[in-house]
Amino acid sequence: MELRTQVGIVGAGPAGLLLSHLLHLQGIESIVIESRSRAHCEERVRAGVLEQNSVDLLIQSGLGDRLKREGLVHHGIELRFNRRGHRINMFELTGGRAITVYGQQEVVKDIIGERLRAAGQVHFEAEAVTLRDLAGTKPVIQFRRDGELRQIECDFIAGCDGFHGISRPSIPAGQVALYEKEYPFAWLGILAEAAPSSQEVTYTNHERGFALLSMRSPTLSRLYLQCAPDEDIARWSDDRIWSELHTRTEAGGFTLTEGPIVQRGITPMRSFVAEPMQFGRLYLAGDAAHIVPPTGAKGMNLAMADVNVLARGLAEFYKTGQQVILKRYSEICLRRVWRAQHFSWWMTSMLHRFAGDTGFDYRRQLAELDYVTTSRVAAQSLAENYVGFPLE
Ligand code: FAS
Ligand code: PHB
Repeated sequence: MELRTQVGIVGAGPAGLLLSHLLHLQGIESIVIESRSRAHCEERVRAGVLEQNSVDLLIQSGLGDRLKREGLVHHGIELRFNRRGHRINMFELTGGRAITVYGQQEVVKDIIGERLRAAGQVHFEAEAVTLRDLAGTKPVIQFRRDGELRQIECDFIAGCDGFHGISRPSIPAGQVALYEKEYPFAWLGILAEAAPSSQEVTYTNHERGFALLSMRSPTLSRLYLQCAPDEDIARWSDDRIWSELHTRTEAGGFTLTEGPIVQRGITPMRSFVAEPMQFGRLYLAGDAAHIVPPTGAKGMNLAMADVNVLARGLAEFYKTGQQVILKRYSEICLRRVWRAQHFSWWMTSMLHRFAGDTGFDYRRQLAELDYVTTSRVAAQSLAENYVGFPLE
């Protein structure tokens, strides 16, 4: 069966869903194809930190009601080392910009709700299998649903299907350059029904490895531990997880609150960029084009920034026939992507233990953390990167 639309979108993560919504606001039709079920997309625990501009974009595009009610606005973050915490007052250092802690799955739920309320076409349990005619003006998405092969003829395809999707590999070899860096560790992450133990997101450098204290609500904590890249989570009992968290986050006057662990997972750590983020009428956005280690909390925010540019480019095309923004799509997005790549690599390098690290390396990290938490200009640089640069 053949479907027809203006913009075919592969993937119902933050990138694909937000793009579909922004296009709808511009009167542009789209169809979203998502291989997993709605429930899976709405329950998948991932990001938790929204930059100022992501919050502004969601609110301006009419998706901010629950975010404003339930999001936790934070003016600072804490860096903890040598068993002492140091606050970075990002709000003061950036002239009033902040972050909001609001789970990615809540963002996904809000956008899916709004798309379906607006009778938007979001097809779940529909796997895109082939992208064709990308170099022509009528590219095609072939997808499988209920065991049946179907296709969508489009004017444009947005590849928002994440790192393991089919969009990027659909670009002919030689037409895209890949830049990659693997890190010799991963994150063991848990969601626990425990009141957050820290006021703000807290990053800890400890001789036994990195730890992160984050949250989702006044009763739900999100906590991470640095672990081996091939770690077997079955070898981590709840007691072992809590005892390691206590050890690594220990600081004067700080108590870590425990609670039932309701979700756990291991996240690989890599930096990845595909250039250009476009081939013919296929535009890559989000994790399909770039991955950052989550230490800088940039992944979801980059996905939103990409589709903000893409929606503006497609709106210009449908309104004026011009492709000025579309032609610059890759260049505009990659500038922000490489800024976030540097920041995420820097945060990761400053806060994690690398196999083979010497005493010198550890002292150098502590000296860098001391500098970042005592020098105003160094703290300001971290703050402006963390809250995010204004959107293009
Ligand atoms: P997604 O991967 O979210 O979505 C892609 C979608 O495409 C998926 O739903 C997938 O099922 C679908 N798909 C794939 N192949 C398909 C096919 N062939 N056909 C149809 N559909 C297909 N980022 C932050 O900004 N802040 C954080 O705090 C943060 N923490 C993180 C913590 C963890 C544990 C992880 C894993 C990531 C974290 N990230 C964080 C990064 C993360 O949020 C990603 O950047 C974000 O999900 C990217 O969104 P999308 O590009 O939409 O891709
Ligand atoms: C989270 O809340 O899940 C989170 C926060 C900060 C990060 C990564 C993840 O850097």
